[in-house]
Amino acid sequence: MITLNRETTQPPVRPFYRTSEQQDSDRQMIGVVHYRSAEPGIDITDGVVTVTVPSPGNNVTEFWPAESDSITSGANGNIHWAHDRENLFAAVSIPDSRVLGEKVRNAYTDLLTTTIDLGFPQIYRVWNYIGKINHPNDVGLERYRDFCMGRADAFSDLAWAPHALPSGTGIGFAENGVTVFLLARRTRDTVNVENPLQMPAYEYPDTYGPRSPSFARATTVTTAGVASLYVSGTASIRGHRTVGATLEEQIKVTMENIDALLDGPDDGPAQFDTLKIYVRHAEDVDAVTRAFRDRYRVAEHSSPVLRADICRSDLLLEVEGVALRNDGEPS
Ligand code: 3EB
Repeated sequence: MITLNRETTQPPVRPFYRTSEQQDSDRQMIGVVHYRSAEPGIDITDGVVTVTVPSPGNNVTEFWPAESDSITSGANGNIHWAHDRENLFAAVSIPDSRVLGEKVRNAYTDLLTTTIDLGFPQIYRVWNYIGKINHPNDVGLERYRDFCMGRADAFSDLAWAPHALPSGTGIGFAENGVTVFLLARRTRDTVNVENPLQMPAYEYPDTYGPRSPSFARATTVTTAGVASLYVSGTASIRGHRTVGATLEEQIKVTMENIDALLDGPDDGPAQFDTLKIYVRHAEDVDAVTRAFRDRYRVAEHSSPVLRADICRSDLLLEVEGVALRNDGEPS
């Protein structure tokens, strides 16, 4: 009798959320992110990379549980990382600067090369939190556009193909500095997805800044018959233009964009496991929260809401998440 030794790959990591730092889980983490009123910072606590995104008015903690019990962590210069053999969480905090581009380029290059050198070449999700994102820098360029230049330069320096850019979020918070963290896999089993309703962000015209934003609309990782869809920050943009003058219109267009990404070829739409909601104005928080929780049937504890600035000053909200779909293949 022949026993086939099936290679099993660990699934990608999925987050859970708490409103305090209390971690009521026995599972080991590779990353923990606090969004709250505090100084920005990254350290390694009990082998877990712990990131603080300065975010006055919010108090949410995001946990990224490991998918195995074997965690390794460390720091290479300013890059802090932890992995479970298959999934790596890595983070960098960039001190504030009057012009961001060159600092971002260097930190991003360190983050990407450290990730690859550690043996995790398949970056599948990146978050970028930028202080005072819609403010001008010292030479009058909006800080988001300044940030986009440095990030694009770092990917170009490594000859990164545009279609290989990972899914991402670019969001602003009140405090200064830039915090970036990512998830990467050892196995190259991810597929990037673009949105038929939107121009790829990396092809946006230069009316939105000297270098286009470097991210895919979503990235899918499929293991054991389950596809995990990492949906990027999604907002009320059609083609490359912001649409919707009212909150209701922006909610509707954002949902249509998300639905186009969740739509599956034959197994029905993917379902959100978690949904993360960013809202620019405090007075819009309730309406946006209700609309998205109702529409996508996510519970309160799986759908944190953060008051935040969005990368385009005309955008009122942005939504990201992790959605799951049975891929129809026997596992
Ligand atoms: C957009 O679609 C809205 O710069 O990393 C969404 C997700 C947005 C990620 C980023 C920006 C980013 O262009 C903004």
